[in-house]
Amino acid sequence: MTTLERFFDGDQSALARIISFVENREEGYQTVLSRVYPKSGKALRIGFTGPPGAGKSSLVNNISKVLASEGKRVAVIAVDPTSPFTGGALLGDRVRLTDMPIDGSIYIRSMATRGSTGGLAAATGNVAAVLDAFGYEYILIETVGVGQIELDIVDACDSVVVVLVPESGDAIQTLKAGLMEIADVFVVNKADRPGVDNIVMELNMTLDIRREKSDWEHPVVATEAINNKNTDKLIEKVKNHVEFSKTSGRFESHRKAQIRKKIYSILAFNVNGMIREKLAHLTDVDRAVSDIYQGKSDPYTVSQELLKLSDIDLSFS
Ligand SMILES: Nc1nc2c(ncn2[C@@H]2O[C@H](COP(=O)(O)OP(=O)(O)OP(=O)(O)O)[C@@H](O)[C@H]2O)c(=O)[nH]1
Ligand SMILES: [Mg+2]
Repeated sequence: MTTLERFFDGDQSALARIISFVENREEGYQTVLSRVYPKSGKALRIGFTGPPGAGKSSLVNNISKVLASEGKRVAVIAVDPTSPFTGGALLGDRVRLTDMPIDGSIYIRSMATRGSTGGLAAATGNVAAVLDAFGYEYILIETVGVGQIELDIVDACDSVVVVLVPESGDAIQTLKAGLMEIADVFVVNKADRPGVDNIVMELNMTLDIRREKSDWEHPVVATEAINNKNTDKLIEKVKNHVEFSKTSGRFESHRKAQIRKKIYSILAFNVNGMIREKLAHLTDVDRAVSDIYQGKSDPYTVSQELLKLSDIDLSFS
């Protein structure tokens, strides 16, 4: 049996192998994905984002256990941006998802950026599709809300939970607009700390404007992940959002928009690769660079010329 056949047969080790294969973009990974994708689409993807240390992992941990106890098959993808700016600060007392008791029903995978964010959103989407095709019913994706790549990752989810803490209160007005806009459910975690009521009130006030423009009443849930408090309430709100989304048609339109983005990103990635490969063999590039440097040509004219010279075939044989 091939690895792919074993994968479709439900073999866990084949799943791990396929995920690494796809994540590392090993030779032939696009063919594997084209076999996997048609079997995906049934799982719900729930994104969790928010500032470092807000309690995302703790919440995801609690939620997965509840869903697993309901008999659901749950997979967690933890996207870890090892940014030089945040890398050090993040390592303190954070909860590691791998500490979760494994009973076979919860699958945990972490995706590290290893210093470069290139292609991380695409790789995360592909790994989610693999888990989905394997039969996981819930895919919980955790990522720190620090940059555009992380926003892209959660935006590809069916529902997005933004996790804040009482200390985020003063920062609400300045919170990255993108983060606020993609959220469907808001959580104020660490509700055991002072200032919860204030931030919940402030959030509700900020959200009123958005709620007026939408049929969805963005909820704000106060949780204490450390004491497993209000986990059920949060799950209920997320499930409500999925329900709302499905009945309003937003679920389908959002998924279709994601598919459209995916097509464009595959095309851009492949065309980009092809151009680099072709140009690497053209000595004309060095000459062109000198010409532009000396003011004899310009990058736009050169690009047109190189495109003609490189004889790029866009048919993806
Ligand atoms: N007081 C209090 N602490 C909490 C609560 N939830 C989580 N913590 C603690 O906050 C710290 C960070 O929690 P994590 O779950 O790792 O937070 P995170 O958002 O996943 O962190 P990063 O992935 O590093 O961004 C840990 O020490 C948790 O035990 C809570 O409800 N109250
Ligand atoms: Mg975490």
